[in-house]
Amino acid sequence: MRKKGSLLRAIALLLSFMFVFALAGCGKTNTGSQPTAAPTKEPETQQGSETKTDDDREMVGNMYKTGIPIVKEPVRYYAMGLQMNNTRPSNLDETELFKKIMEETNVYIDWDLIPQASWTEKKNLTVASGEYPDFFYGPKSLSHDEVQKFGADGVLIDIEALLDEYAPNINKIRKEYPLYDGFIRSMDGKIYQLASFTDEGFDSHISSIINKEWLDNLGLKVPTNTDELYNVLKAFKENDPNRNGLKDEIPMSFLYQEGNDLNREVKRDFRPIYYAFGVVDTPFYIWINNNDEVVFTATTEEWKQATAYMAKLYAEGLIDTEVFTQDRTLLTNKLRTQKNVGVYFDYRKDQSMILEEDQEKFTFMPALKSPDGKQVWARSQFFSEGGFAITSKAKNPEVLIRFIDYCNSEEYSVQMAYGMFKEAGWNQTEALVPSETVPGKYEVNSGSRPENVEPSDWFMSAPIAQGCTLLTKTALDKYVAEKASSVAKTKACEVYRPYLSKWPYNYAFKFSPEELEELTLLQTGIVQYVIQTHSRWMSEGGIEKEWDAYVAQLNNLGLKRYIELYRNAFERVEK
Ligand SMILES: [Ca+2]
Repeated sequence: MRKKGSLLRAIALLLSFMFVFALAGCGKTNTGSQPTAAPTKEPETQQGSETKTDDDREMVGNMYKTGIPIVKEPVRYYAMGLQMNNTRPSNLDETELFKKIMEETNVYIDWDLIPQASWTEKKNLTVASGEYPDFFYGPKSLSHDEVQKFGADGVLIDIEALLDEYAPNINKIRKEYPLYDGFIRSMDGKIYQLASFTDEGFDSHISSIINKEWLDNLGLKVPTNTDELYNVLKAFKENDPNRNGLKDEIPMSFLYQEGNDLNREVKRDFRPIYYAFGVVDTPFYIWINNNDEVVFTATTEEWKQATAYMAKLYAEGLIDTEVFTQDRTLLTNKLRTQKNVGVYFDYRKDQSMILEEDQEKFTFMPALKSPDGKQVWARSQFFSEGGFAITSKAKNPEVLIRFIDYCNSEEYSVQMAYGMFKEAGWNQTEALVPSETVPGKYEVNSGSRPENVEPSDWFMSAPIAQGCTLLTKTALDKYVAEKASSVAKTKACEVYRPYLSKWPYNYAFKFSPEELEELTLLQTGIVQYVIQTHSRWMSEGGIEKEWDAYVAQLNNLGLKRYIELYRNAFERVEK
């Protein structure tokens, strides 16, 4: 694969050399190892002047303001990005889609995708040396923090004005997704990068799943509030819902906490119980409520009530005693082999933790109400850090903006994400072929790979998962048939959609390096203290008696400043 990649690259370089030489008739060509962004032919004096051309399109220098090709004389840029894994192309020239787009636009890119293991080092060295590329490309290539740093250092340029002027497709998407601009905007108010996303319509964070067969055996209904849930769990424990004559049921099980790296997502499966009391629990206990207020969840009255409720369930044996120690494998084993769990929670929303054959025995539990009647559910956002960031090296950055905008038309964004449109039976590359079940739409041809070809050697027709792709639900629904597995997810999301909180639980706060340093220290102390106290209250009780001392201790740990840092970060971007 690697060898083949180099060969293809060599051929591509040779061809591009000949191409540039023949077309532009210009002595200055690039060798590929140190590509420059310089358009092959562009007198300085022409820059910025607007002219009409033979085909009546308006031009700025060498660039047409609309339509394709984007430029009159071919131009060449150099891009660096992260190769997601070794089954993905390291040179996007190997994808047929990019070859096509480059030919259509006259904008040629030397792609340099670096394996994950050396990406961070390579990126830092490149930036430090000053020999950085014309643009960084692909999901996770740059983090928010890096973007801010590189923006402040003048490595990246602010692209907002260029987007406004030259990116009709992307601007339509920015309007359709009001949270997008906030996600990509840096704390200094500028936009240095685009973020990639795929909107499959999965907008809620997690689902609660209940054993419907057990409910039916006991003549019970799916609970709608926290009191009903308590009664159902009690019945699961005592009334032998699996009808084997043994008291072997675990009414509710979950992972108390998965992941403890505070820089990453910390999962606490039982969050839906907190939603029922009107509070969205988040990894760092910071939630933006529907009044646009940044609140610390773990000192709210709602959080206190929810925790007392959890302690009650635990004390009465309604929660698995292994929740604090079990891992996902053990929990999955209980669901698949022992089949003795009544209620559990899943992030994938498709009930995939249970066996296929058991799926119909379970159903989604709706957003529960608490005695105060509050109902809320965590909204999730699907934007991912890093996608497309232009550096100060790039000449005529507007050409690159038009290029990335062209890649994100509805028709191309779908192909960027799943593969190129191909005819039925296509088995040469991973691609989209006409759906047999939904006429007029496409589906991925994953079943058509020839038997003698390894998945890693089956080339992709498009940059799938490695591209800066902004795939909207509108575009997806227009071209791609829904897979059976996503139907269950869609159903789960429909259950929770009416109750989604205004802001995503995983809102991307942006901090300066100084703020980040201060925050990390505060966060470690505060989050660990909350988790420690919470787990003790849940298993041993004592919340009423200890509450005031707990709040006082959090204040000692710098809670006020902790909230202030988040509040400032939110207001700086959103207000
Ligand atoms: Ca039983």
